[in-house]
Amino acid sequence: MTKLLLRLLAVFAAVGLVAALPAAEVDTPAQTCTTPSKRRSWHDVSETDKKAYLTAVRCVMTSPQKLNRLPGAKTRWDELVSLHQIHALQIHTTGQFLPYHRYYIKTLEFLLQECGFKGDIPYWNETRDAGKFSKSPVFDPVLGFGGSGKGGQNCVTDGPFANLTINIGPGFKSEPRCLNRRITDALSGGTGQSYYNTAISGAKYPQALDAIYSGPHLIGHMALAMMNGDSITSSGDPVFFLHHGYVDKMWWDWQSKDKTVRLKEISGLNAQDPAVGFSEFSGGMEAESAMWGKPTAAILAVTPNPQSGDGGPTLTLGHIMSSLGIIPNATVADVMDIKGGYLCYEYV
Ligand SMILES: [Cu+2]
Repeated sequence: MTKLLLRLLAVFAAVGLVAALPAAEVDTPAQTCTTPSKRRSWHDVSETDKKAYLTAVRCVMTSPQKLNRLPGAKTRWDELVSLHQIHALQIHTTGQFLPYHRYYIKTLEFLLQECGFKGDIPYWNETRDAGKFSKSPVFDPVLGFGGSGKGGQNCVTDGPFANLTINIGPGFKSEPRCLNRRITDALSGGTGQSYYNTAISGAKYPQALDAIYSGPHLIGHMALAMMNGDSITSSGDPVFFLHHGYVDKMWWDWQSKDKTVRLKEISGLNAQDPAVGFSEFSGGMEAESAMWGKPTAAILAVTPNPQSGDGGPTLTLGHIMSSLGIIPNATVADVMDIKGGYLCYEYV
């Protein structure tokens, strides 16, 4: 049943390996984490802190782009979305899914700080709203992200992000469209406690990865249909980052069950298998590209080599992850421990 529904979800795929870029520099991370920042579920964030976060996100969305190299990006937020678009075929249905999205949230954090944000990044504990997403405080029109979109395009018309334009997407295109989402409460039941328990019960990394990816991660995307449920550019909706905070928490909760092993356990591919593409869609990359197009020449020109730091198609702890200049590159090893020094936060 899940697979069929997932197909309704929408998005893409494409072929294409990528332009080889020289191995990038990785900064040397700090080695200690003495005062981790606290990632709270939106339910538990104070009114003042909610306002500060929403104001900072809006600031990133309305600030001009800076890198002058990401195709179609007009705003700083577009650059963040572009990063996801450029990496889409490397970071979904691959071993990189969990580490890259952990790094991606850190990239958001940097952009918020650029806008003066000094607080902690929130996440969304979706088990608390399973089956009733639309009633979640996440979608409050004043102290949240606005609700389900309106009209044929599902444009968000209330809250701090009403009537904003995203210039990246759909798929591999860059065609300005409204920030949009469509909440379906019936689908959100799949983020409940029992689904969470299943998601973090994998024996080894491949099972955990698949259980998290195909379970609450995809269910949440289906229930929210952010940016038309576009797998390539759904991060245009800022709710994406609360959802992926929850995804990150699930990985961490799984890791925490056996840190000795799991803080070093990584495997899988560093780019999609063309025959498979996104696991939630059938037909492999070529068939999926009928939905979402293929990476354009301009996108390929800035796409990092997916084997950077690995020396082959298998993901390793040495794999180098890039934000294309927003923050310094990092290795997968850097992000394995959320209190390892390079990262310093905890879920409370
Ligand atoms: Cu993603």
